[in-house]
Amino acid sequence: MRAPQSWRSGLLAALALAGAVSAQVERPNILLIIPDDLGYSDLGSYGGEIRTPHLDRLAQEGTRFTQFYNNAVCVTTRASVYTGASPRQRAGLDGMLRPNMVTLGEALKAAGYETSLIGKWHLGSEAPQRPIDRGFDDYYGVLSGACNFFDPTIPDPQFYGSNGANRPFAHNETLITEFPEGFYTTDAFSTHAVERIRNATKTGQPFFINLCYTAPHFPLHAPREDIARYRGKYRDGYRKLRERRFQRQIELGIIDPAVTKLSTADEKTGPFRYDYEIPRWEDLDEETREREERRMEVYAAMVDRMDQGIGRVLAALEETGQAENTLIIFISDNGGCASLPEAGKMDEYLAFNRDIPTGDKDGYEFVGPAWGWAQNAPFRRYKGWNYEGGFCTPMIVRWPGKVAAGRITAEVGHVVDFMPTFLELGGIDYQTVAQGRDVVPLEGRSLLPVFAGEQATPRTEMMCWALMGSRAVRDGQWKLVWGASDRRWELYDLATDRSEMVDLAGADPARVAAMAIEWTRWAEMSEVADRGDY
Ligand SMILES: [Ca+2]
Repeated sequence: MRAPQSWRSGLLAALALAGAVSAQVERPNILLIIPDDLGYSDLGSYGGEIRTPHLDRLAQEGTRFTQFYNNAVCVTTRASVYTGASPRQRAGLDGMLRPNMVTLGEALKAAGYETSLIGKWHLGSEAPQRPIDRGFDDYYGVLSGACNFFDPTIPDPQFYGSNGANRPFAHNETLITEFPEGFYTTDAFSTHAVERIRNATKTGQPFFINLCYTAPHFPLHAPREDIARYRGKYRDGYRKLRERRFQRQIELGIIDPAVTKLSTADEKTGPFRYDYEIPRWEDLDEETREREERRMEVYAAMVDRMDQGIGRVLAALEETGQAENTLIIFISDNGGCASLPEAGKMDEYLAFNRDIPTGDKDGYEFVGPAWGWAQNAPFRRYKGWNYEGGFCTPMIVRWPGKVAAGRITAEVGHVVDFMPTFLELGGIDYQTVAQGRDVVPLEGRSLLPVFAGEQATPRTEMMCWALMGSRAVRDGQWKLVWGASDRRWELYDLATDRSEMVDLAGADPARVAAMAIEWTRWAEMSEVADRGDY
């Protein structure tokens, strides 16, 4: 039983500790940047052709991870980023932040940080689920999953399946319902981050800024001057794009061709909503190819514009003298996205967009399965799947003098690792921050040894995932995958077959059984078993 005084004594201990650590530990600022639906190979430093000089600079001055995992879609990834635990899936999408969980905002606030969250949240738009309810001093952005980039008051089109939803956009307690001419979400988020950096520098507190762009998530919206830069760049189609990115990944050292082949196209094998057939580029008619090209051009422009904004944020860190003392981390929340309108809505979708140039404010388009797949080169599948293309993300870490420059590491990481990493940086422990609450256990491990170029702390348990009928387990070099269409376990040796082309399940049934038992145990704990769709 928890008596009131144990809560109070926990709080006092937290305050005392926060006071104590400030004298002993120099806590760095933390800037965690999360774009939305960015693929594994989109950035220049991961093989992409999109112009990303500022992120490429972070990669040159920092360390890149080649095996860092998220949870394959927006909501489940964000739940794990903020809690350091597996997403609890029983209570629906808005019920993943529980009272028995500590958020990153709460933890870093207890460590004396000024905490800001900018951009997409997607974990609840009403109290007590908003960022300002869960430890963030300042929030500015879209509380739900996506909005019109030029005017967030424009509702979703009916074909999208959200019944013409309006997306709540807020600054702290205040909903914002008017946006000036020339507004563009990506720019507004970058500008707000710059303001928060300047503000925190005045107060003298260390800051935690979580900058969550909605780019390059649909709808495809970008300023015309950025789109123009990509005109004609995708004329030879998505398969050629994958080949070019794969070659560049080999040159960069992101991919070892002895271990990782360029995967072949997956075939549609069942009714799962996100299972698509990828047609050959040559088989498309001219009009379809044109439309496909335009979509990828806008997608590239959205990434480009985000990189320009990150350039402004980096400049603000330098102007305020904070660049050296700021740990910057960049990850994506899931793989490139294959979404299309639901079955039966395709004609409505095409009619809606027919006379609107792709990328304009009045349109609402998706980049589509073929480009979504290419964005994840060299891997299989895309957002929503547990093959590597669905949930392996670029991960860049820069911390001058603390994290090696120009290094590429194959150490395995996961978004649940951020909580223990940041707790260690803040010099506080989880139970202290919990203030006597009976909180869920943390599942990750601190990444600081890997950042320092030392041996990673071993994981005590296998890594497990589940989502919309997909499953996966990773145990060292071994990975089990269960596709939502095929509905059977496949086994891959990632040490020799990173792109999951040779299924070894038939050759090693004992390993499959042992790993599957771990998955079942984990599925009970994370409430996946309660959903009924696994
Ligand atoms: Ca996403």
